[in-house]
Amino acid sequence: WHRCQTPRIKGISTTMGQEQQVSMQEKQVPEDLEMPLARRETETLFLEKPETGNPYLEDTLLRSYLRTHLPPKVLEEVHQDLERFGNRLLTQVQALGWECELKPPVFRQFDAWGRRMDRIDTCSAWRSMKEISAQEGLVAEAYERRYSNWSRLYQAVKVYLFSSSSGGFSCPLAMTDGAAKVIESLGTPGSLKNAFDRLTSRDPRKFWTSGQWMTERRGGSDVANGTETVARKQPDGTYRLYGFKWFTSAADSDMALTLARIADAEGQCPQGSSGLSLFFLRVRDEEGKLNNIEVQRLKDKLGTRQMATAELWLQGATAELISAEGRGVASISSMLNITRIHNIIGAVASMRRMISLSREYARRRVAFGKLLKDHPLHMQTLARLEVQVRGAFLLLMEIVRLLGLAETNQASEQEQLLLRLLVPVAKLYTGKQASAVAVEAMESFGGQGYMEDSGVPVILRDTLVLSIWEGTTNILSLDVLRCLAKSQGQVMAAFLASVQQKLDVASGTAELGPAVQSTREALGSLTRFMEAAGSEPTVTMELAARDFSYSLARIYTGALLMEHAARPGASSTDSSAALRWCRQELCPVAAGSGSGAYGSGAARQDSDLVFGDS
Ligand code: UCC
Repeated sequence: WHRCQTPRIKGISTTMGQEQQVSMQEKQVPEDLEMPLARRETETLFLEKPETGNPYLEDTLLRSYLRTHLPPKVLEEVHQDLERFGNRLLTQVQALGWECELKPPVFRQFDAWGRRMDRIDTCSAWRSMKEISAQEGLVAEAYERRYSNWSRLYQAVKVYLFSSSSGGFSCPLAMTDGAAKVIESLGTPGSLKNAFDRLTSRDPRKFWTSGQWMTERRGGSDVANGTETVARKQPDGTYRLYGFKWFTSAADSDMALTLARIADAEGQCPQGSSGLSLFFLRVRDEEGKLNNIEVQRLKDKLGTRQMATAELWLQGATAELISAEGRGVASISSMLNITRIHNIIGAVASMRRMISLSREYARRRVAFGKLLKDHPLHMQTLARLEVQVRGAFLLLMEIVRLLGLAETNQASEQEQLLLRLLVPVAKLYTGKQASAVAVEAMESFGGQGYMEDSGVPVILRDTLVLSIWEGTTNILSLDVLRCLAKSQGQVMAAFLASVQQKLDVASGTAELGPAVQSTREALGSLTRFMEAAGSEPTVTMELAARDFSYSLARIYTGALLMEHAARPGASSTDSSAALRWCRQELCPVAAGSGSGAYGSGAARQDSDLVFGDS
C-alpha cells in the first residue's frame, strides 16, 4: 500500500521523509493505476507534516527578551552560540531524542549463566546526549560565570532550547545541576571537589551526572516521615547506607545525593525531619561495579520512558555525610530549588514545542476549503495557548535572572525573598499550564495528533509528569505558605513591591491601561485576603493555598507581560498578550474566599462531597 501511494506525491521536497527513498522507477509505475481517491488522500497527508526550524531563531519572544536584558557584548556572543546550538538541535539532537524514545533503557538482572549483573543498558543516543550536554556546557555554563550574573540565564536558555529535543536527558541534567549547587553551597569541600569538577565539566570523558534519591515507599511528598534509610558510621568516618529507594530517576547516573537517618551506637535512629542527613555516594566504582546497590526493577511509567527510573536496594552502599547531622532536608533544598527551576524550564519548553508544531500545522492543513490558519476559531485557540507560553516564559526568565544575581552576590534582600517565593509558585503553575497546553495543542492536529509516530503523544506524556516531579501542586502550594511563614510575611512584601514597580512602568503605556487597572484591583483583593486570613484558623490558609499560589502566579506573570510590552520597541503582539492575560481572573483566592470555600465547615463539606453523605 505504502509503495503504491507514495509515488503520487508531486512537488514534494526531498526533506519530507520516507517517501524520498522510493526509487524513480517505482514512482512511475502507479501513475498508470486508477486509484484517484486514495491518491488524493495520501497526497494531502504527506504534505501536512509540520516542520519547524532552528528553535532559537524561531523563538521571537526569547530573542526579544535577550535583546532587552543582556548587555550588548554578552548578547553578541550568546546570540552566535545560540544560533549555532539551534542548528545543532535541528540537525542532530532532535533525531537522537527520537531514538531515545524508540530505544528505552533495558534492565538485565542476570547474565546467561545466572550471575547477577543489575545492568541498565541505555542506547547510544542517550549516551550521545550526555556527551553533547558536556560539550555544550549545559551545566558548566552556570558555574563558570564568565558572564557574571547573566551566566545562569544563558545556561537556562540553552537547557530550555535543548529540553524538548533531549529525549528525556534534561532530567539527569536537572539533578546534576542541583547536585553541583548543593556542593557549591557547602563551599565545595575537598572531598567533593572531584565530584563538583566532574558535574561541571565540559569534557565528555570527565562529565558526571547525578541522581537525587529522595523518594521512598512511605514518602514521596512526606520525605520527613517516609524516609527509612539508615546510615551506619564506619571506623574510617564514611557511612554505609541501608534502605530502599522507591523512585530513582536516571539510575544510570554516576553519583547521587540522598537522605538517610544516622543510627546511634544502639542502632536507634532519630525520627522526623530533624533526623535526616544528606549523603553523597558514587553509584559504581571505576570498574563499573555497583556500590553495594541492587537494582530491583525499572519503573513502567506513563512517560519519560527514555530514562531509566529504578527501584534500588541500598545494601551497605558506601557514602559520605555532607550536611550537618539532622540538616538533610534544609541542605537538599538548594538541590530541590534548582530541579524545580528545571521543571519550569521543561514546562515552558514543552509548551513552546507543542505550539510551534500546532502553528506549523495550521499553516499547511486545509479543512473546509481553507488553511487552518484562516479559520478564526482555530486561531483563537492557538492564540490563547500562545498567551500562556509567553507568560510562563517571562516568569522563567525572571526567576533565572534573580538566581543569577543571587549566585553572584548581587541580589538585594528583596530579590532573594522574591526568588524563594517565585520558584514554588512558578513550578506549580507552569506544571499545570504545560499539561493543559499539551492536551489542547494535541487536539489542534485532530486525530493525527493522537498518533504515536507523529511524536505528539510523547511530548504529552512527558509533560504530564511536570506537575508531579519535584513536588506536586499541593505540596508546592504548602511550600509557598512555608516561605511566607518563615519570612514572617517578608516574601509578600517583596512580591507586592516588585509588582508595583512593574505596574508603574506599564502605566506609562496608555494601551496597557485595562491590564494595569485589573492588576491593581487584583493586588487590592490579594492584600485584603491576606489581612483577613491573618485572623483565620490555619486550615483556612491551607484550603486557600492552591488558589493563593495561582493568584500570585497570575498577578506576577501579568506584571511581567506588561513590563515586556512597555519596553521601548515593544510590538502590538506584546501588548495584546499582556491585555489578554490580564482579562482572566487574576486573583482566584479572593473569589474563593468570597464564596466561603476556605471558611469554617468547608473542609467537612469537601469531605462529604468526595465520600458521600453517609
Ligand atoms: O522527583 C524527583 C526526581 C525527579 C527528577 C527530576 C526532574 C527535574 C526536572 C526535569 C525537567 C524536565 S526527586 C523527589 C522530589 N521530591 C520532592 O520534591 C519532595 C516534596 N516534598 C517537599 O518538598 C516537602 O515540602 C519537604 C520534603 C521539603 C518537607 O520536609 P519537612 O522536613 O517536613 O519540611 P520543613 O521542616 O518545613 O523544612 C525543613 C527545612 C526548613 O529549614 P529550617 O530548618 O532552617 O527552618 C525549611 O525552611 O528545610 C527548609 N526548606 C526549604 N528551604 C524546605 N523546603 C525548602 C525550599 N524549597 N527552599 C528552601
